[in-house]
Formats: sequence, C-alpha cells, structure tokens
Amino acid sequence: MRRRTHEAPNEPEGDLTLTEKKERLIQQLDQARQAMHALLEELDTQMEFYPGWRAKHLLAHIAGWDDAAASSLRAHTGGKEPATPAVQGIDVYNAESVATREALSYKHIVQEWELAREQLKAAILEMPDDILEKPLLLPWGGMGTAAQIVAIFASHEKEHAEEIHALIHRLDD
Ligand code: NI
Repeated sequence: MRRRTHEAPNEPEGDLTLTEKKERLIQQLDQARQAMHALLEELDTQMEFYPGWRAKHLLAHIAGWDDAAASSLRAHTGGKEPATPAVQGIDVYNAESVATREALSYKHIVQEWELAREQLKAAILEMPDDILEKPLLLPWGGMGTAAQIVAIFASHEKEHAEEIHALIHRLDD
C-alpha cells in the first residue's frame, strides 16, 4: 500500500446552517460508500489487487480510518484531546489496521467496515454546533476541522473504489 495524498474538495459553504453542513458531510461519506458498494458487487473477493491486499484488507483499511476519525471527533465533542494513533506515520497505521483484522473473515470485516462508518456518522451528528468548525488534533498529528477530516476520508474511500474499478476493467481487456 503506497502512501496516498488526498485533497479536500473545495466547495463553497455559503450560508449553510450547521445542520446543513453536517448533512453535507454525511452525504459525502454516503457517496463514497455507494462507490465502494458498487465496486464490491463486481469484485472477486479473492482477487489480490494490491500486493497482499484482497477486498477484506481494503475494507479493514477503510474501517481503521473511520475508527480513528470517529474517536477523534468523539474526544473533541467530549472536550478531550484526541489520540494520535497514526502519529508514527500513515503507513504504520495502515499496516496495523490491516494486521489486527487479518484473521477475520471477509463477512466479519464487511460488518466492521459498515459499523465503523455508522459510528463515524453518529460522531458527526453528535457534535455540538459550537465545536463543529473548531480545529481538532488529527489522528496523524496536526490540526484540522471535522469537515476536513470527512473530506479526506470520503475521498479516500472513493479514490480506492475508482482506482480498483479501473484496475479490474483493465485486466478484463
Ligand atoms: Ni488508502
């Protein structure tokens, strides 16, 4: 798994209410999830599309980031400093997320992947208005807002879905 860069989309926020802003964050996550569901429908779960990575490794990877993001947002809401599980580097965290779930079945990891997203969405909805736009400590260190965290992880999932879709269709030719 190579290191990836993910850019936050730069959409105008205008005069949205905080509730609308939260809805927009949830929408970004749901769109990315739809793209991944579409990919999983056509993906052979035994196919190794990145070195050592089959569908379950990818979903473990995404679930690991949702877990980290949800804990950061919950800590922020609770007035605590978020943990930095990825402070030793994105690659180290990726490897850990995948390794800790290696023994689990694909079906089990799918459940964890769905649950982690539900928890991330719940953490967004539970954020009080006054801290929604207040920067918090990110899982890899540095500061960012909830909107930036969501944009990073929504585009992360979507980019993986698109990349693997392109990859399996190239192999079909
Ligand atoms: Ni990734």
